[in-house]
Amino acid sequence: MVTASLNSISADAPELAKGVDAMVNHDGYAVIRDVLDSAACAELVAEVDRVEREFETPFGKNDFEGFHTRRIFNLIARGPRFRKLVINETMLSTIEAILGDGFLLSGTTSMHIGPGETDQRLHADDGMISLPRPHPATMITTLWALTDFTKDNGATRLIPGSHKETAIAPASNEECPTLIAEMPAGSVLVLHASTWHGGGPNTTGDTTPEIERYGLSIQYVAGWCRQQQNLMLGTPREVVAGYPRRLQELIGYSMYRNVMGHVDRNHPLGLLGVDVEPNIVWEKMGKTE
Ligand SMILES: O=C(O)CCC(=O)C(=O)O
Repeated sequence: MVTASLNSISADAPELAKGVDAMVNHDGYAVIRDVLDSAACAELVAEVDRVEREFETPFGKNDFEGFHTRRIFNLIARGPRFRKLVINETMLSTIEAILGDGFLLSGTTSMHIGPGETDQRLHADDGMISLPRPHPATMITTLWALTDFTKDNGATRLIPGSHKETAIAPASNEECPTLIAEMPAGSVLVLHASTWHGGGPNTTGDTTPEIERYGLSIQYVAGWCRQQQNLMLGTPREVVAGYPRRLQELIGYSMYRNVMGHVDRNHPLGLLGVDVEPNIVWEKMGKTE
């Protein structure tokens, strides 16, 4: 375990986006405090419980997903409270400072770690990307603490600076000392997706009362990358038509650099009944009629 203190910054700090961008580039992570208040966290925990009950969400079936961890994928399809988080303005400006404009939502997942869980294999969330490491961030993982993240209940562990390593992952969890991202409910851990990290063990219940760790992962990618979860297919078009415009764009009903994402030369928002000119880049690349 590393004893260094965590990089952390308050959500209302001046120049938040610039500060987080600097920390993420330098150390591979930053914690933003007080993004959500306690009432919002309690409502979201109740929502996670509701969805888990409704869908009878099982524990993971492998060590990586966790035999004592329940995951709900495609959260945006599960309720407006989850959708609101994805378009949180504070977080979007922060992500834009790191990934640039035109970034997309990559996925939304609840990670609910129960007592008895063991530590997850340390990994990089962008491990499937074939760019040689290190490389600038193409993906950002935000981990939202809905309950306090503590060393005993499964707080995320990470290796500061590991986004600069050439290897995709350490040979074993024991190879390098980790920093435990202990943070109060309402905080968000922002990770460069090349940073080695993993969910921690939940040892509560051994000698203390059992405590569940409720966390949400909301991931974003640069506008030219493939999203991890297939959000365009994950929700029927007529349902997405009722979502806020910013969320529609983040899901993929948008064009990057006026060309990537077009549908038959038209803007994809047209499929949701919105009339938008594609302003296709080719118009600016040569003579027009
Ligand atoms: O639950 C956590 O703290 C992290 C989980 C994670 O990194 C993953 O499942 O990819």
